[in-house]
Amino acid sequence: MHISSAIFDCSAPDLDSCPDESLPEFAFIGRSNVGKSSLLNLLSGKLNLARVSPTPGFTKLINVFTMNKTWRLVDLPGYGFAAGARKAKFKFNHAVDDYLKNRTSLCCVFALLDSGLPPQEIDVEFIAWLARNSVPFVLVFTKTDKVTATTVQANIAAFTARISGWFEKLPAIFTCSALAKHGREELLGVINEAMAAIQTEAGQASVLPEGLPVPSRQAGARENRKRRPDLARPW
Ligand SMILES: Nc1nc2c(ncn2[C@@H]2O[C@H](COP(=O)(O)OP(=O)(O)O)[C@@H](O)[C@H]2O)c(=O)[nH]1
Ligand SMILES: [Mg+2]
Repeated sequence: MHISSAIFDCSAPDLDSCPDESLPEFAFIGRSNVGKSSLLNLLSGKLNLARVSPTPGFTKLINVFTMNKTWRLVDLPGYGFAAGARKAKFKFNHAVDDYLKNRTSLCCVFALLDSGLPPQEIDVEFIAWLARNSVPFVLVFTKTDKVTATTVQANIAAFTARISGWFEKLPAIFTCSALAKHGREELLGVINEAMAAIQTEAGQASVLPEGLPVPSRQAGARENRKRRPDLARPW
């Protein structure tokens, strides 16, 4: 897929401040520092579209970008450990919880995991949460340039072994390296396929008898979400 335009839209502190739901969205989430912003830049083809930070935990806002004027990429705040939890438990802010559960234009979440690490409990917990909440997602193992291909494969196998029991069919798995510029076409392919499916669905919906609901998450754009044009980029 060719990206002809990639535009920063806004940084939203909560779901109500996000742009309207007229465009399909693809959101990146993962622990702080896993490489969300770097991957977003790789996909967009713009090096400095999303801010890359060597210090974990920088992004607290939902950063929205419009691509090719037809779909959006969303850089979500990273999750961290819940303070005081007895076992590893992820925690993200209310805005992320609300976004993932209620954003009707959300087509697919790219759940990012560090390919250099064995399964981390916090990530396993988070994938369980996505599954429980029926959020559509794919797994993306990042930073493959940092370790050997054998280690990447071993870590992927160990992770999928942890989660495979929860799914009839395992979610799709991708690898990427923002540094080596690897994985871009494959991930854009996911978006391309989703966009094609939406177009097909929209075509079918137009021949449905009036009043029949369109069975898709992104079809029911909510009336009450208004874009706030006064949200300035905080960097
Ligand atoms: N070696 C390597 N480093 C990466 C890669 N992607 C991100 N990083 C580094 O990891 C750190 C965190 O990246 P960032 O994209 O800000 O992560 P985020 O917190 O998940 O948005 C930065 O220092 C990046 O330069 C990658 O593919 N390979
Ligand atoms: Mg970031």
